[in-house]
Amino acid sequence: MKETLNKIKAEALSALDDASCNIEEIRIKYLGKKGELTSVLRMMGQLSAEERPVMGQLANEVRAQIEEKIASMQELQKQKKLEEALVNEKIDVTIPGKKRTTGKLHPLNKVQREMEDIFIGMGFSIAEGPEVEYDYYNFQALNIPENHPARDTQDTFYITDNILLRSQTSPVQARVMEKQQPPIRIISPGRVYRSDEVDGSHSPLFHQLEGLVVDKGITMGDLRGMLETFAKTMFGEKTQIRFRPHHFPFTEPSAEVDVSCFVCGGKGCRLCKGEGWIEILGAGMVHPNVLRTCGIDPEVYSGFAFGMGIERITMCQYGIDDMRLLYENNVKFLEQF
Ligand code: 2U9
Repeated sequence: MKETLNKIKAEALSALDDASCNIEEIRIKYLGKKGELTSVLRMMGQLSAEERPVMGQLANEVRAQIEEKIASMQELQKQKKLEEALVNEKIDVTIPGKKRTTGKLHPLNKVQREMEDIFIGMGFSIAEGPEVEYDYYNFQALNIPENHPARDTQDTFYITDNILLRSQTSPVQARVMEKQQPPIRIISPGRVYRSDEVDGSHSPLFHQLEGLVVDKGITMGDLRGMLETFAKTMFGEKTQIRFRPHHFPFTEPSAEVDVSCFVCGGKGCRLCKGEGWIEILGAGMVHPNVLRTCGIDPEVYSGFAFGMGIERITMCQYGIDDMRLLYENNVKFLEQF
């Protein structure tokens, strides 16, 4: 039995000498319920009364030595695992952090919202309509007869003979008038399409904001006052406006409207090309034919309308000299706003 115990001790300690050994497997093999040392202890009963305490003591010493070796190997492996983790999972706190970029509104959307806020502040509501429109609402209802140059297929994107991509947001106002009797006070911002070649001041897709007010007793004076308030809020309190006679089929009388240059105050500079004035919109009194076609009696009601390009206002506001910059989605350009 003594030899068996010494053999168990030698084998167990040698197995535990391997730094990468499976300690639990070894413990079960030698010290477990069915382990080798336990089996030997079970045979103690067969020993003589003199041998039993001697073998008992030896067996206990063997168990203690194996347990001690197991404990020290467990500690060693734990330490090794910790060291490996410290190497493999090390964090370099000197590496610069990842920059989180937050998106922001495109300058066109920013300016559109600014403009909307100004008109909402003056009691206007926002009206929307389809971008794919009937020829009727885009032209006929707006007093643009069949032979008018604006209807040229070179200028407008036709889908069928009577369906097209709207070339202005005016059809939205025509649709509102058709459904609703005055008082009407709406703006219609949105995308419009024209068959134009791309250059620094043209694009086949651009944005407009148009407005319409129809009620009893509306005059050109109301139009002027309202546009002056808009111009002063948008470009600064010192801004002046001026009307120049013009012609639009849907308004009569009509005018092109300039604002005094908000960079030089009217003296003349690069932005206003020495003029002191910058053209920003067109406007006029709604043509009686348009009111009549849309179901409103021009003998009872009158109205004014205006329209402006949001790109133009944005370019003026930020001193952008090429419209293409607004569509290229170059982040270096866009992050300036
Ligand atoms: C209805 C009746 C009249 C809208 C108007 C203009 C003048 C105008 C241009 C500005 C620059 C278009 O974007 S642009 O090229 N627009 O000059 N627009 S009056 O008149 C209307 C609209 C709807 C029912």
